[in-house]
Amino acid sequence: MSELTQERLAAVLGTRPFQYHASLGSSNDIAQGWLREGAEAGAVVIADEQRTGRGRLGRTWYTPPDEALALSLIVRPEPRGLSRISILAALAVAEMCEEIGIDSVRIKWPNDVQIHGRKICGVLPEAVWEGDRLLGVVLGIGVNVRVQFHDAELASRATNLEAAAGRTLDRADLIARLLGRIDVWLPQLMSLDLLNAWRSRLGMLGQMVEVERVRGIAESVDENGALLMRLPDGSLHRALAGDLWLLDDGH
Ligand code: BT5
Repeated sequence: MSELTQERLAAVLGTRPFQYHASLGSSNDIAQGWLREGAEAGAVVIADEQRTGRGRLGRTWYTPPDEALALSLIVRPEPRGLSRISILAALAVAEMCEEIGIDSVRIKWPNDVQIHGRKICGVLPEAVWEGDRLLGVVLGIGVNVRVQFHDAELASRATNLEAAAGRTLDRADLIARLLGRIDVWLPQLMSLDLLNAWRSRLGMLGQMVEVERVRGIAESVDENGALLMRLPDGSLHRALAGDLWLLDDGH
């Protein structure tokens, strides 16, 4: 499958500066270097394969050749918008899926995108500082387009877009759609509209969850995207970040 080529990307990305790598370690690392060298907001690093793709907290992200989207977009938000960047990314991926007719997509707080409870996308925003000055953010997004999982454990928790869509998808077209949705939301980063669009796609509100060893009902989210959990003693707990586990999903 060779639908992701320099020429194809140049055609769909128009004037946007981009780097395309058939294979690299992590697109976030390349984008960080580019950002420090002064790359403009909107510039994007795209990889076909990542050899050492990164998840959060030192975890790995699997990006085999020909099967995925792996990109890192350079954004320059004001510092108070930092906590909204990953919300924006998850929302944009969900909307990209909806645009191509996949309507069963939900966001698992804070920023995994899932189809029927299985992960199709991960988001890794990394702020780049020079002293106390925010140079910008590298927004890493990985999407499983037709990724085949050979690891049984991963296979049970992940899926891909083509399986959900039931047809072959064009990765260059998906990138253009995804960046298009991000471009729509970036100027509205601090808006209530962004928060509401994200909130309306969250998959686990009203359910019993566990975040960082705290268990409670996922009641709501606040304006920073923090999860508000109702604890058994009736108090409200605010989770800012962390991994969420669903406790009453019937499994
Ligand atoms: C994430 O981490 O979900 C963030 C992933 C960000 C990847 C993008 S790709 C472009 C850019 N360049 C990079 O190097 N990274 C970014 P986390 O929530 O920690 O999830 C990682 C966990 O998801 C792993 O420990 C696995 O269990 C699982 N996983 C790994 N690869 C996966 C895949 N392709 N699909 C679904 N789950 C996966």
